[in-house]
Amino acid sequence: RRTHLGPEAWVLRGFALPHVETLLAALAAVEAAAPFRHMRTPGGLTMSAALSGCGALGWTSGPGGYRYSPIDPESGRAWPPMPEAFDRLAREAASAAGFSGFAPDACLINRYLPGSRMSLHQDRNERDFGAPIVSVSLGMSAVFLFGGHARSDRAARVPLHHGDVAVWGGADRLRYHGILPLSGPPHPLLGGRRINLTFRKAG
Ligand code: MD3
Ligand code: FE
Repeated sequence: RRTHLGPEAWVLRGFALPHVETLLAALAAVEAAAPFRHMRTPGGLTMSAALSGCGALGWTSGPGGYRYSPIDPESGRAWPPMPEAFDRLAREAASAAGFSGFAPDACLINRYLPGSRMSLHQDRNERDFGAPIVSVSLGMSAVFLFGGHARSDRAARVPLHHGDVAVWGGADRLRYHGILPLSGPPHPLLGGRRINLTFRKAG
């Protein structure tokens, strides 16, 4: 089932379900090489969702601001490579939503524990806003906030469940969005956490 969030924003319900086992095995390898850590905002606040990543570029945050870097500042080494299974799913989901030719060079991985949230923001550190973003939800369900082009625009609340894939680009690429504090029952397979993979063309 494909549900419309905006003119060029979609939720593909359960799209990742056939691939969960493969994705989790690949995630374990990425996590071993780039353990989850809590980044700090340029203003000095600690983010409540923990972050890892893979691919040629990874997202970093610090006193210098937000940016993509080929080096994981925590290890001083390159980010782990994008697992084949990640890349394939991201491309298939982009195509299914009408964005052909998507070639992600970065996958940001957010880990939410009960209470973790992400306040309203825009994703604008990528070089080319012409490419879509693909997001894969795993584990506990969350409430996604889908806002407008101004922070004060009223935001719709959209539940995202295990296996859902969201794809957005074009006119919806720069919408404000966020995640309400995580709550609810633990997931049978992943336990008391939610993992979100976001695939981007960053460079
Ligand atoms: C944005 N992550 O990493 S992705 C992020 O679930 C981030 O971890 C959130 O925002 C997370 O930058 C949300 C889901 C999503 C879905 C549809 C969107 C973000 C969207 C449509 C328009 C803009
Ligand atoms: Fe975002």
